[in-house]
Amino acid sequence: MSGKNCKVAVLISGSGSNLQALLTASNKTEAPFSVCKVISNRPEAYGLARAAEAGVPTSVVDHHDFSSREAFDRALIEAIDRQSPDLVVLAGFMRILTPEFVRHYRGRLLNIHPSLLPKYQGLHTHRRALQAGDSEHGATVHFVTEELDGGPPIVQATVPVQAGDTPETLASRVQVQEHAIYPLAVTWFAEHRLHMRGERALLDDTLLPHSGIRLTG
Ligand code: NHR
Ligand code: GAR
Repeated sequence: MSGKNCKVAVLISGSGSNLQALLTASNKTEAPFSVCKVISNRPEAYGLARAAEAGVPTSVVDHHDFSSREAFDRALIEAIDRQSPDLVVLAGFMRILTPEFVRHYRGRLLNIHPSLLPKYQGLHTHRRALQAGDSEHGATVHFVTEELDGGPPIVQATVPVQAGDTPETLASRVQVQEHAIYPLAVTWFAEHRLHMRGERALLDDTLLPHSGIRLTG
């Protein structure tokens, strides 16, 4: 497929280095997707400046302005759907989403999680991998379902844990891989090669393994 037919909305909370990887990938001539909107729940998120620099419209939907998760998620849906995106991508987005939100975008909502799922769902993944003495760690792109970090994996990248690693050194090694696998998964989706059927991910009509496709970083 040619042309940037697939419109992607990106949700962030912080630095937005994964957003930057997607913006950079989308600017290649052959990229099948474009970033149509960036939304942050935090007004100070540096990723908002990256979006502005790239000429992409931004919104802030600050969770502090809402009295419930349901009300916050409804405002988020309104902000997203104004652009009618084909795909919604969580890129370091730090708020757990309600079942209503997840159902609204079912099959077109992706997250990147900094662990080799199903290991280390939730937060502080790098510290937990080090504490467990793991020899490898990594990141996973998955479809988002109602189960936190429990939706079907699409692609994983592994990195070695090195002697003397801290959560910070390990996180930066993992992030290099995140910046490769997230644009890859979004490209597959934009090319209509990637789908969620039931609780499984399919690539080119083939069921993916339960850990997704594994790449060694
Ligand atoms: N929502 C659903 N329903 N399902 C998923 O798989 C989700 C999700 C929302 C975010 C990203 C996730 C990650 O990759 C994600 C996946 C935030 C928390 C969390 O505990 C956990 C997992 C993820 C993101 N957030 C706290 C909360 O109370 C707030 C933490 C903070 O603000 O710093 O929402 O790891
Ligand atoms: C990324 O490493 C991402 O995997 C992780 O936060 C970082 C965001 O960095 N996501 C989570 O921990 C979700 N709970 P970025 O803002 O520079 O893309």
